[in-house]
Amino acid sequence: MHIEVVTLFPALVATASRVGVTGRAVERGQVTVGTVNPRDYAQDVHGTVDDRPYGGGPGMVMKIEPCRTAIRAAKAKLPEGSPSIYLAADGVPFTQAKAAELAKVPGMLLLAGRYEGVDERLLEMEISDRISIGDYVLSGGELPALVLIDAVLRLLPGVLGDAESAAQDSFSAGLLDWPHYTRPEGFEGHAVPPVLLGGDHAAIRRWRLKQALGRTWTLRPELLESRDLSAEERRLLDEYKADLGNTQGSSR
Ligand code: 9WO
Repeated sequence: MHIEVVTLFPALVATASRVGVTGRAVERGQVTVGTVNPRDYAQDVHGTVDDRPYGGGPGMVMKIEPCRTAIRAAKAKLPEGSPSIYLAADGVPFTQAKAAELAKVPGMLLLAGRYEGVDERLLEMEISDRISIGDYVLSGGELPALVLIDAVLRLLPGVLGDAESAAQDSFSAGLLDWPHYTRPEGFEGHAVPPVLLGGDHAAIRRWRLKQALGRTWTLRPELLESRDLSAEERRLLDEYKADLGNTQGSSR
């Protein structure tokens, strides 16, 4: 997969792309991450890439021309049909399902805006998707772009270096994670759940699924509405609710 990020801060993207999951994937040749800086395509000696908004008001807007030339340069390095994505708070919410969809594409362009945003006409002409990683406004689209890259690369075969990790992700896809523990077994009176120490992998799997279902039901019940629970999952969730009732009953 080849990714091109159009950004005024290429160093931010390049540095982050050299560490962690992304860094390993790049080292292994499973992905390449390039950057294109609109400032390199500015039409004046000052490298101007922004201007005052029509209609007045605070802030500045990124100009069409340098961004479009940068986008065209980036697209020239990408396979035909690569999506061109603008990261913005008012985009379509980014989900694990969207990450899985993007993990199948041969390449993608990510446009990271700055200032108050980008001239709308550029987005209409050059952008196929607008994606948000959450309902908050940052200083720019670079960190959201890095979030998207990380979530997508984790799903590429072999990137995690542990097929089972990806399988577990898919196993609990659509659910919140189960709790994790490591040594020491006991810490200030807090013990590790015994099932995790016994080596019964079937029991461990059931426990983890039950915890994931229970946590999802407690914290993000709407995620369960779109999930067709299996008989086993329904039973485990009922068990979780019963356990909770018993615990709350005993603490009253
Ligand atoms: C800047 C600004 C300055 C003065 C007055 C109003 C203003 N609004 C903004 C603004 O919203 N800037 C954005 C910064 C423009 C697009 C790129 N930036 C951005 C992307 N912030 N947050 C995101 C983002 C992207 C994806 N998911 C969540 C947030």
